[in-house]
Amino acid sequence: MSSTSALQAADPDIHELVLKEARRQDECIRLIPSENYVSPAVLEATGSVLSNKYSEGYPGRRYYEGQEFIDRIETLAIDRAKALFGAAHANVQPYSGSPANQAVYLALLEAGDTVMGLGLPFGGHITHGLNVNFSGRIYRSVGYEVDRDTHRIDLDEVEDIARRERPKLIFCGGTAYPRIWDFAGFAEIASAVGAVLVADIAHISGLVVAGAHPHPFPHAGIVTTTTHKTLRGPRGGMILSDGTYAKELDRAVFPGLQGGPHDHTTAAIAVALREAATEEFRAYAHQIVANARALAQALDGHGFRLISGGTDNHLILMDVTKRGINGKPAAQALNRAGIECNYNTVPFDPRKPFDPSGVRIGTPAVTSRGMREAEMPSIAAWIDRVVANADDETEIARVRAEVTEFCRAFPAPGIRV
Ligand code: DSN
Repeated sequence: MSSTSALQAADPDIHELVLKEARRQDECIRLIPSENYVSPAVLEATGSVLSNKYSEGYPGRRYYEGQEFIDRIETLAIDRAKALFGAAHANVQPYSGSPANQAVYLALLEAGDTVMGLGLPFGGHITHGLNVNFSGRIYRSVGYEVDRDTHRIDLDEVEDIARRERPKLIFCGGTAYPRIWDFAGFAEIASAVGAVLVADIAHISGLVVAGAHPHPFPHAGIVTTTTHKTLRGPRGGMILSDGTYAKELDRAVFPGLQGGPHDHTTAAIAVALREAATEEFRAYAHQIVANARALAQALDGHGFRLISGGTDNHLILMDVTKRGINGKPAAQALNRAGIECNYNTVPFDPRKPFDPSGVRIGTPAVTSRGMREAEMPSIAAWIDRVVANADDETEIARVRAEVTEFCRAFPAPGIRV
């Protein structure tokens, strides 16, 4: 009996919903830039018997018996992570990106210490100091912004703030910044004020290992990432470092924050890291960027206002208000048409985060399906049609039918419908 039929027998409700989600992912153009399709091998490791095991501690130093294979799996994941990222130290246990960042705070700071990060409204992440997040509640958080005209980070402004506020830790990296991160520039500033530089490369880690985005090492001492975005692994997180704070970081993850690592995830991370070390993955990551550029160009041709004027990476942020619609209804109409994205604030957004001006899209998932530059004008044209006809359900249904047909030519990895 296959595991799917076992699920069907034991829980037809969940089985049916999983099937429906698989079909949705298959028939949809998925443009949320933090999402992807993992390989069948990553899926298999994620759904394995490793889910049955507890392994508090680290390889060779566990609090439970029966670790002979788990130790080898975690050691493989660590060694592959170190090799792929050129890191002296890797911790593959964080449950995701936020816990990875939490561990960095716990390892390096005391409550009340000052941290600096890109403000969430400008493309940062909630764990980089947002006032309602632990990072803004426990620590003294000082945000930097992007330039009002160029929408790019102004390192002179970052330096001014850093010299004035003297942070102990500076985060670079974010969730809605479509441009290259100048890790070397940040490192100079961090060094001038005696701060530790942390590069949160969650969105771009797949691009970084493939050379499609500059590398944070040796500029940042600590690098955090999720494993499921451009890296195409399972839902998880990693901390990579130059080794200076290896002990503190490991202790912060366990026992500081977490109990047993998710061994099935660790195995799937190891698989994804092996996949990411291939020439095929390198080409894939460069194709993500080429696709994003082509999509941005086509959207620009339809008159969309792109934040910063375009993209250097996998994501595009656009202000749709000039098209007479707000971000949320635009994203909802696109979803009804089978084009999945998320509404997002844009820099200096006069609107609230739950009903902002922008829409955020990206190309990791469509690139995993084998779409290339030639397909991007069609996607842009459908986005344009939906945004122009967001109240016209007949037109939206027409687009949805075209999208479903289009998707059939690009099989989604890991999905059998
Ligand atoms: N939720 C992620 C994203 O969509 O960018 C960030 O953690």
